[in-house]
Amino acid sequence: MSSHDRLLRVGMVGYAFMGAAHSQAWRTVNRVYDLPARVRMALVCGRDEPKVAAAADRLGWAGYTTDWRRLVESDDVDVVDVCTPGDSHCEITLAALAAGKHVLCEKPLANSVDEAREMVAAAERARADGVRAMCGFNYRRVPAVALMRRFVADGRLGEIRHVRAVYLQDWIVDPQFPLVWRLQKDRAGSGALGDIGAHIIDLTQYVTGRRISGVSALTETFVKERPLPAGSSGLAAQAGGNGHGTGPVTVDDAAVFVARLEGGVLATYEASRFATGRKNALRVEVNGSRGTLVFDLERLNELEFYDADRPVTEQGFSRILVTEPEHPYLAAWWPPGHLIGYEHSFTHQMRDFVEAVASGTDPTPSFADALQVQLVLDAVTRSAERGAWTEVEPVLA
Ligand code: SOE
Repeated sequence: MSSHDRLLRVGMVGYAFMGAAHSQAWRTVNRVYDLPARVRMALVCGRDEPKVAAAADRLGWAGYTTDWRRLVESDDVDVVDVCTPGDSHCEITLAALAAGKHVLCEKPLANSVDEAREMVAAAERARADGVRAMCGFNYRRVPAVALMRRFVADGRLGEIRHVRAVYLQDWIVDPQFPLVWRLQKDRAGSGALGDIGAHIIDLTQYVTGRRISGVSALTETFVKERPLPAGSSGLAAQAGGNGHGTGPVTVDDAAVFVARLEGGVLATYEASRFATGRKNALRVEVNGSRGTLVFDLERLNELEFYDADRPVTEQGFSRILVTEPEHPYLAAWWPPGHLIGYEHSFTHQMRDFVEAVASGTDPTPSFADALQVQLVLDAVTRSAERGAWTEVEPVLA
């Protein structure tokens, strides 16, 4: 089937940072990949009419609405892309699935395990009618990360012993940075833990193919009160509020935990928005009996590999330049040796999603995979509260 045979009309709810990243990917995906369906950017939704109209124009959407229910129910929409804060993921997704729309929902899937379970159940019901659902953990689609998973699956690391994962940012180090939605539990569910910790939880479970089975955690909110925001939101907000008082920060600023993965793997995780100087630093190291792999987002076109099978005189870390057509996702991009960036991970995500929807297969990460991450987030929170080791239950017991 050629990409002209089938049209997938997308409606996206939310158009801020993630909405812009998704828009860029929807715009690009058919230009790079030969897919069994053609994407049409049909409708974008936001609450503020002048702003959403401007966003539609800037980001390339054919139309806009201020009512997400209208978008979800529109006959001109086949796929609903949920890019809103976590407090509306569940409601929008349930309505979209009930309306027979395929759903791509940003991470973390929900603000609670209960909501995530409801979403999994709804996705399972809709699947019987051919409806597909996926959660947007974009870092899985960085070619070096996909290659890392391939190496582990091929046994190149031998027995996996350790996982060491950090995701560090510093955008709220200034105590005058305002109380944006990401710092409010009722909107975001949790802080650094759910926002960036969720990425390294998903990424390490994906790369190793093993589930986190238990955790012992510490969380901290370093700045407990912040100025109320002047209007701009998320990471785009400038330091300093509107001068009308302060409010409590109700999420964690940082979370650290040790964990066990299935099969006896010992792991450490750190997610912080207070790592001064670290802007968006995600690093994962996996040690096995036959080697080590290291991925660093700041050098996302590379993978470090220590191969203990090489003669001792040749051992040492080598740098694999993940830029070749033989590497995951890259054949469609540039000639060998040419680099890609952050936004490509979203284009790859849309490629996989469109392929799955158009070919009637299940995209990953599924909502069940995302629930597994949510269960870890929940266990970390409870462990930190209780000061005790906390088991993580498996989704598919
Ligand atoms: C904010 O911390 C954020 O935009 C996350 O929400 C994204 O998932 C991450 O990719 C970059 O940082």
